[in-house]
Amino acid sequence: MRLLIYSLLIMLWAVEAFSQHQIGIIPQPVSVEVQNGFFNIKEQTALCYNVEQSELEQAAVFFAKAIDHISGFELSHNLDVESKIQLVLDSESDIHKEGYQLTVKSNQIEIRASDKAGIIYGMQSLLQLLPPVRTNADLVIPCMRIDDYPRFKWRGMHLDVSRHFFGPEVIRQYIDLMASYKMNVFHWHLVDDTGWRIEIKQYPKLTEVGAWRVDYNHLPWSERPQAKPGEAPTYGGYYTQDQIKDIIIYAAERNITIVPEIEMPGHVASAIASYPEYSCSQKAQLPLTGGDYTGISSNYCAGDDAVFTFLENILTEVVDLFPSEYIHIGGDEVNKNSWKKCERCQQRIQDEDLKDENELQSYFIKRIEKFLISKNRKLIGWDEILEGGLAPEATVMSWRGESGGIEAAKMAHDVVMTPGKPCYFDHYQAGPEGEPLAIGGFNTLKTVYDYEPIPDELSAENAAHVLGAQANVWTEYIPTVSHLEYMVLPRMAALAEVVWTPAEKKDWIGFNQRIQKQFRTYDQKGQNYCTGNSTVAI
Ligand code: TNX
Repeated sequence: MRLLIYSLLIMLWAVEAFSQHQIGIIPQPVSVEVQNGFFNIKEQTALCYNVEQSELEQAAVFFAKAIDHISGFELSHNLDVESKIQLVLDSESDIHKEGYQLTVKSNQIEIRASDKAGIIYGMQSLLQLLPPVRTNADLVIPCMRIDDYPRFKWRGMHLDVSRHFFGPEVIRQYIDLMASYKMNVFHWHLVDDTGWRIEIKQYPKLTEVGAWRVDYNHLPWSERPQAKPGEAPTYGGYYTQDQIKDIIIYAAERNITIVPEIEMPGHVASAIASYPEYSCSQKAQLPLTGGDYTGISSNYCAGDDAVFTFLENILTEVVDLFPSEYIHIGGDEVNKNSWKKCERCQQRIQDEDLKDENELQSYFIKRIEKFLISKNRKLIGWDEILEGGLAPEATVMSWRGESGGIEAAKMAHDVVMTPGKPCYFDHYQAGPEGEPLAIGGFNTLKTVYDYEPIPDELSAENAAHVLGAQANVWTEYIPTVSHLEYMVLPRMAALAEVVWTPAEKKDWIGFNQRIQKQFRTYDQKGQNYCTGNSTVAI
């Protein structure tokens, strides 16, 4: 008898495991129950929703386009047909924020959610059950019931477009990838020493000058010489405000918020090249070509009030463009030597009764935070903003390990975890043998998968300040789209499971099975990816 029960249990487990594998959604949903039967999406299938709920219109158009793309037919809106895909947005329901219920029966699919995000994610799950590209195959989906919602509210991917520039089309593709894995924050690193990438109407030189550098791209990053006066800057690019507006809409249609990063007070040689008057030395220079330089100004002068006016004017345009609650102000790796040697900075230290350059940096960030708060926005910055005292309401992005994040969370500040290990996707993942040259470091798919954003030492109360996690993609060593794809695929899929799936549902072996389907999807879409780093033989 006991044997019979055990065998039955094993059989049930096998059926469940098999069906999950077949369904193979990434990130793994909270609950999936596969049932008998199938729904077939046909030319006559109707897409139904309450047209008075205008927010559904956008989601419906998105889904209809996706189906058209893979099947070549337009879903009807004819309510009289038998076969229906029904979208139900019910703000009264107790479905979790961004969550959804997907019910597939033989004559109807229903996606039910309490907000638009949930409807979009129900669609994304459904799309993962269908072929990724145009096909003549039947669009057949097994009957099932999925209940699903995210673990974290910040599910981020960052992209550095300064070290190498990627045009609007690539940004859209990146957003599409993120959306397919239910990531919801795109951290757009628009400013760095090597290029200013956002049009600012009041300061046209930021893009006329700051977006272009002398092209030494054929040399390894660290070996690029400093540009000599007279050499023509020919490598670069930037986004116009109109292009940015379109990208923001495109992202919002996929429930992705774009958090722009306007670096300060360091990493701004491109801005100084455009307006030398805002550095301590006030000397003319060009944007950096790459590499590591001494003798080049890459900080704003913290002693000059005109710098704050300049930055507030820039941030006003940024805030007008981006609806994001957060504005990222960088704050990392400030070389404080220029401040040490600068009379105006030293004067500021005296006038404001500051102890040292760390406190001067803190003064800088606090002043900018005050401005952002006056614009109804929140400041987020790299963990160096803790130095010299954290701005009163700042959110900290912890990149030098987790300690900055832990310190901030203990002070009841919000935190996004993005420790170099394992969240830096500019590091190697499988090699380094056989992999394209990378900055160094080694973050395998498994280390990404195993990442737990809530450190053990945080109390439940402090842990609630961890908004989520993010991967950063610095592009010093990543010049092309195909290389970019290689660095993020499939690690983005692993991170998606870290930030979406309940910790107890994570399953490395199951993930390795499910990722095989993603590999086929990448192949069919012609995307580059790394296969060498899964450790489980299938
Ligand atoms: C550190 S992470 C930086 C970036 C580099 C990156 C390379 C951070 C806030 N600053 O400027 O691109 O390392 O991995």
